[in-house]
Amino acid sequence: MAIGTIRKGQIIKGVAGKYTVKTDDGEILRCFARGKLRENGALYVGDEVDVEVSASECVIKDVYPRSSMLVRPYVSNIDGIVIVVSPVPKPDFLLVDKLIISCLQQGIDSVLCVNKCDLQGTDELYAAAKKEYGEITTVILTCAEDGRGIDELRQIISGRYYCLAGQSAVGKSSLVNALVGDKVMETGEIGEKSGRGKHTTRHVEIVEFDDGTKIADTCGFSMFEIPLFDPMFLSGYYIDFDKYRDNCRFRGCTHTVEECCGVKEAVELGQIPAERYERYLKLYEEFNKRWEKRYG
Ligand SMILES: Nc1nc2c(ncn2[C@@H]2O[C@H](COP(=O)(O)OP(=O)(O)OP(=O)(O)O)[C@@H](O)[C@H]2O)c(=O)[nH]1
Ligand SMILES: [Mg+2]
Ligand SMILES: [Zn+2]
Repeated sequence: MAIGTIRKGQIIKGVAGKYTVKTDDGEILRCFARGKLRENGALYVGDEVDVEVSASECVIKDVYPRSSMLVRPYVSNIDGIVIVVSPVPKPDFLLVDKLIISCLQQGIDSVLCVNKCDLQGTDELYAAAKKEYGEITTVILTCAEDGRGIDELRQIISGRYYCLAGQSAVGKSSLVNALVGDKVMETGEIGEKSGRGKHTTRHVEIVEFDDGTKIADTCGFSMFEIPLFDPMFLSGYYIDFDKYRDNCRFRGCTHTVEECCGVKEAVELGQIPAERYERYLKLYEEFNKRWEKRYG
């Protein structure tokens, strides 16, 4: 490769200011960034970039516009998120709600993967996930250990670029290994005392399959804040509420304190799962507090 030439590629890994870029013709370049691109948040794994070839490390010169972008997990240009839950660590559906909102905001797809189906408690978890999310996303059952459901997951992400997301130790890296059929990612365990994951994966990394399908392994997290917007618009991201909205008396009903609310009626009739609605109220409150703090 001639020194000084510009090559286009995608950032497939980033650790402490060092990036791995895969060029469009499949070459792997070690790179770093200069100037403004060195700033926090300037580059994402998944970014399409122009790289200037140099004798030692190459230099990232420019970033192309992104089709999608997330801060948690920290990825760009994805087509969708594989949201992973498992019976251990204890699942957190508020986190799932927030990730689904992120998908809708970014105009990308989601699939909810209930992993570790060899373990006790998965049937109940799968039933709950189906009940709460079955209408708004695909819910699948997998086992990274014995391979159940892996073909289904492979089919869903086929030919596209997805990232994994979820708490530490739900089995994200294990799922990558199962999809690849090889141990390409380090996996961890759950703390005996804490019952929580140990944050084994510390950086985002894209793995590409022979057919061009890509999946990004990511770092586990248990909390994140959706970028703030007017709380009034929050319920718009609860697409399972849509068909009951017409029954609300007030236009712009937030389905919280209003009388004659179609959504609340649907909750009472069991048409919307009460748990999902309760979490909506919680998130609405959280948004309200943040909104008032900023603009109140
Ligand atoms: N029984 C069972 N254990 C699993 C399954 N998938 C993953 N595990 C175990 O769960 C633990 C955590 O797996 P990881 O793949 O490291 O989890 P992770 O989501 O990548 O975790 P972080 O990198 O910390 O975010 C490991 O001990 C895995 O062996 C599964 O389907 N069944
Ligand atoms: Mg991992
Ligand atoms: Zn309402």
